[in-house]
Amino acid sequence: MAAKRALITGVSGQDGAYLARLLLEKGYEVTGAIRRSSQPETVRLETLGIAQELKYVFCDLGETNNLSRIIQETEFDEIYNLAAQSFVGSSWELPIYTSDVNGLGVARLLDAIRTYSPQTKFYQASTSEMFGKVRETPQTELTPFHPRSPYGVAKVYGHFITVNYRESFGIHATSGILFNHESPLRGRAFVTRKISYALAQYARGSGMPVELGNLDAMRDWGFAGDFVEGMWRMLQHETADDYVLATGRSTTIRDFVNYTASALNIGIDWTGEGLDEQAIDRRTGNVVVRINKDYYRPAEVDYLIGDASKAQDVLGWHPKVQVEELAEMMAKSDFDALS
Ligand code: NAP
Ligand code: G4F
Repeated sequence: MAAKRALITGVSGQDGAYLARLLLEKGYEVTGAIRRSSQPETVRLETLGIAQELKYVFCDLGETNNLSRIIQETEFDEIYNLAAQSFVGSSWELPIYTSDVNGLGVARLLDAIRTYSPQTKFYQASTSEMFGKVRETPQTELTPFHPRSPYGVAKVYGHFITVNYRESFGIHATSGILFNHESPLRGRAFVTRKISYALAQYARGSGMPVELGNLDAMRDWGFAGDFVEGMWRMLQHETADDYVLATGRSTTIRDFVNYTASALNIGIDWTGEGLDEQAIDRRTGNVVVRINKDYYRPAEVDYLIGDASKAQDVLGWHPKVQVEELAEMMAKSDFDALS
C-alpha cells in the first residue's frame, strides 16, 4: 500500500517537529510547510534528527494562491494546520497580523481543500485560550468561549470556520482544543521554557534572576509528545469532531518554578507579595526569581483545567507525562545543553 501523505504547516515549531517525527515513524510521506526566511528554520527538526527525511514547501498562511497551489499539486491524505502567531503576549502588539494568520489563514486553507482536495482530512490547532475567562470548570468541548486576547479571539474564528466547513461541505475537518503542552523544544518566550532555561543558567553559575509576571495564573500543562499523538488519533477516526486534549491537573506558575528548581537542586524560599514577591536561594541568599510588571498581560486567563474524557473514550488517548516530570525533563535538557 502506498504511504499516506501528510502536510504539516508550522512544521518548524514545537508541535510540528514532534508530529513530523511521529508520522515518519508511522510510515507517512511528510511534507513540511515552512516560511521563507534568510535562514531556513529547521533547528527543531535537526534536534530530533529528522530534518533530512521531510519534503519541504514554502508557505505563508497570509497568501491564498500559494496555499491553493500546494494543495492542488499534491493529493494529501491529511493536513495538520499548526502554523500560527502562537505567542499570546505578542498578540496585543500584533492584533491585525494575528487575526489574519490565526483566523483568516484557516479559512484560506479550508477553502483550498474544499476546491481542490475535498477528501483530504484536516486538523486545526485550536486552543484552551478560547475559554479565556472560563464559564465552567473543568472545560470541555461544550464549554462556551470567552477569549481574553487577540490571539484567543482569532483562534475562535479558526475553530468555528473549521466546524462550518465540516457542516457545510462535509469535509473531514477536526478542531483539537489543546491545553498548554510544553517540551525541551518549547520557544524560550513561553513561561515554562523561560523558567527552565533561566534556572538551568542559574544552576550553572550565572547568578542572574529570572523576571516573571503573574505567578498566580494556573495552566493545565502536558507534554507536547503526548499531545501530537492525540492530533493524529483525531484524523484516524471515521468522523471529524471537536476534542479537548488536557491532563486534568492545573498548576500555578509559582509551582512550575518550584518543580524546576527542585529538579536542578536549587533550594528556594518565597518572600514578599505582589510586585515585591521574590524567590530566594536558601543557600546563598541570591534572588532567583523577581517580578517585572511588564510581563503582566492587559487581560489574563487566570485558570485553565481541561476534561479530556471525550478524547479518552472515543480516541483512546491518554497523556503519559505529569507536570513534575515535564518540568524535570525541560530543566535537565537545558542544564545538559549548557555544559
Ligand atoms: P510554535 O512553536 O510557535 O510554532 C508555530 C509555527 O507556526 C512555526 O513553525 C512558525 O514558523 C509558523 N508560522 C507562524 N506564522 C506563520 C505564517 N504566517 N505562515 C506560516 N507559518 C507560520 O507553536 P506550537 O507550540 O508548536 O503550536 C502549534 C500550534 O498549536 C499553533 O497554532 C498554536 O497556536 C497551537 N496551540 C499550541 C498550544 C501549546 O501549548 N503549544 C496549545 C494550543 C494550541 P517560524 O518557525 O517561521 O516562526
Ligand atoms: O507560557 P505562556 O506565554 O502561555 P499561554 O499564554 O498560556 O499560551 C500558550 O498556551 C496556549 C494554550 O492555552 C496556546 F494556545 C498558546 O499558543 C501558547 O502555546 O503563559 C502562561 C501563563 C500566562 O498566564 C502568563 O501571564 O504564564 C504567565 N506568565 C507569568 N510570567 C508569563 C510570564 N508568561 C510568559 N510568557 N512570560 C512571563 O514572564
